[in-house]
Amino acid sequence: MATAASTTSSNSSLSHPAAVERWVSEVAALTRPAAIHWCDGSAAELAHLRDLLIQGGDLKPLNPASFPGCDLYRSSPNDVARVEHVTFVCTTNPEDAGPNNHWMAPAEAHAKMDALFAGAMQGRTLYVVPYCMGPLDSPYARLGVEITDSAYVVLNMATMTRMGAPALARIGRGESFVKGLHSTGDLSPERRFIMHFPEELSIKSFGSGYGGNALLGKKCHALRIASWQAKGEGWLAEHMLIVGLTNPKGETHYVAAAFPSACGKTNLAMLIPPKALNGWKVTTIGDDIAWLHPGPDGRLWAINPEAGYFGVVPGTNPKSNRNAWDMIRRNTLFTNVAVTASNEPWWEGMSEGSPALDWQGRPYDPANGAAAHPNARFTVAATQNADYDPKADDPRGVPLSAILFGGRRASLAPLVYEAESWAHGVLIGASVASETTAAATGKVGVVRRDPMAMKPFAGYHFGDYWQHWLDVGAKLTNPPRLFHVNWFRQSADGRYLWPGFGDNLRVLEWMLRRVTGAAPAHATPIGYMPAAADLNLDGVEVSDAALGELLAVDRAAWRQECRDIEAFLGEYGTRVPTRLHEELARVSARL
Ligand code: GTP
Ligand code: SPV
Ligand code: MN
Repeated sequence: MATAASTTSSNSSLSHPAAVERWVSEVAALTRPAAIHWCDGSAAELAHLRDLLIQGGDLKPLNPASFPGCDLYRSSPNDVARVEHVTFVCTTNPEDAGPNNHWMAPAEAHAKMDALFAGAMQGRTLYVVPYCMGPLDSPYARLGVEITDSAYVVLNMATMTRMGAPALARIGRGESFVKGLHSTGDLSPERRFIMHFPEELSIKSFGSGYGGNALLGKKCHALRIASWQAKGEGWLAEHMLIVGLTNPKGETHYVAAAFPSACGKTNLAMLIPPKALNGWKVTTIGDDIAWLHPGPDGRLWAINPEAGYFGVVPGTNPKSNRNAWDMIRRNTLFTNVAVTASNEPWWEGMSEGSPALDWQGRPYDPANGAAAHPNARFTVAATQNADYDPKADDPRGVPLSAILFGGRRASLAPLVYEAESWAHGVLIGASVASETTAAATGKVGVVRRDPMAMKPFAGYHFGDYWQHWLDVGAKLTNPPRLFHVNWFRQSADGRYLWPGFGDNLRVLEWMLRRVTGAAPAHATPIGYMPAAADLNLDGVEVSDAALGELLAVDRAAWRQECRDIEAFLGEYGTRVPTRLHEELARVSARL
C-alpha cells in the first residue's frame, strides 16, 4: 500500500529534505511500490543491493580470481542502447525544443507518462537516489534525485555520480535539484519513453533499464536539462571528454573533445603515449561529459560532472588501450558482454580467449552474430583509472587550451584542421558529421550531422545553441583554440588510414605547439593544417600515400559539403546566427 510503503523507509535515520519527501510521497501514491529505500551511498548498502541482484539471478559474479569484484548483467535483448526516436523535449513552445528534438506538449507528456507509471512499482522497491553531478564542494556542481525501481540502476548511479547522503545534505541546505522519475516498467518497446521537462527541471523515463535511458544523471540531466540551464546562466553542458597532457618539460595543458557516441572519447581521455613521444604524460579528467564555465581570467574552465565511466567494451585490448584494459579487471560491472568457459568476460576485439556464452547467455554460435553486444558497456569508478587526474576533484575545474570536434568519417574530413577564429570553430562544430554507431538503436554506419556531438543531447533549439556558443566565446579573452579531427578515414578497401589510439597524441602534440605559437601550419580553405613534416611521425606505421590522403583537402568534395552544410543550417531557420552563414560563405568562397 502506498501510505504504508512511504513510511517504511529502510533507513529513516537520514533526514529527508521536505521537498524531496513530498515528491517521493506523490510518486509512491502513483506508482504504489511495496517498499521505499532512501539510498545513502554507503558500502554496506551497495553490497546489500549487489547481493539482492545476485540472489535474484540478475547479476552474475565473474571469475573471482581473474576478475575480482566484477559482475555481469544481461539486459533485455530489446533494451540495449539509447532510444532517440522515443526521447522527447517537452517545452511550452515547440520552437524552443527545435527541429533537433522530438517534442510533445508538457501536459500531454505528463498525462501519457503518469498513465504508464500508475501502479508500475507494485511488488517492487522504490529507490530514492540523491546524487551530485560534479565535485561535492564545487560551485559548478548540480544536484539531482532519481527515483527508480531498478537496483541495477542504483548500482550504476552509485559509480557514475557522487551518490548518497552528502548530495542529499546539499539539497537539504536549500539547493534546487532535478527530479528524475524512472521505472523499467515491463520493458516493452511500445511503452518506452524518455521525456524531459527543462522548464520544470524534471525527467520521466519509462520502459528501459539501459544506460542513457535509465541512468538519469547522465545524458538526461547532465546534458539535456543542464544544457537548457546553461544557456540561461552563461555556461555550456557538452558531450566532451577532458584530458590533461603534460609534455616532457612538465607543462600541462587541458583539452576537451566532442566526438559522437562510440567515436573515441573514452579512448582519447585514457591515451597511452607512443614510444616516439616518450616523456609525455596523459591524465584523465572525464570521458563523456564536460560542463564549461567562462572564468574571471577570460579562460574557459571545465569540470567533469561524472564520477565513473560507462564505457564501450568491444575493441578494448592491451594494444588499443592498456589503461582501460587494466582498469576493468576489478570492481567492474559489465553489461551485455559474452563469457568464456572459465567465466571471464569476453568481447570482440579482445585479442585473447574465446566466448562460451554470448551476451544473451546462449551457447556462442557465430550464426547469431557478435558474442558481445556491440554496445556492451563497463561501469567503473573513475578513480580506478591508473592515470586519473586528481584535478578531476578540483571544485574550479581545469582551464582549457583547446577544444576538438570530430566524427567518424570514412572520407572527406582530413586528420586535423584548425579553426581561424572562435566563430569559424563554431561553424566547424555545427557541421560535424559522423557515421551512426550501436550506442543508439537504429541503423549503424549512416552519416548524419551531429553538431558538437550533441544531436541526441541538446535540450533546446540548435539555432539558439549555436548563438549561445558564439555568446560564450565573446566572453573569453583567452579562449581555447578550436580544431576538427578524424581518426576514422578509410582506404577504398575499408582499412583505417591512421592507426589511431595512442598515435593520436602525435596530432595533439601539434595542436599544443599551435597553442603556444611554435608549430607551423598552412592555410587551406577549410582552416589551418599541418604538413606531414610538421607532425612527429617517428615510428608510426602510415604510408606516404595514406598521409597524403589524410592531410589533403578535396576541393570539389568540399564544395559539395558546403552546399550540404548550407542546407542543414537551413533546416534550423531564422534562429541560426547570421554569423554562421557568413563563416560558411567565406569557406565556400575560398573553395
Ligand atoms: P560513448 O561512451 O558512446 O559516448 O563513446 P566514446 O566516444 O567514449 O567512444 P569510445 O572511446 O568508447 O570508442 C568507441 C569505439 O571506437 C571503440 O570500439 C574503440 O575501440 C574505437 N576507437 C576509439 N578510438 C579510436 C581510434 O583512434 N581509431 C579507431 N580506429 N578506433 C577507435
Ligand atoms: C552515449 O551513447 O553517448 C553514451 C552511452 O555515452 S549512454 O550512457 O547510453 O548515453
Ligand atoms: Mn556518450
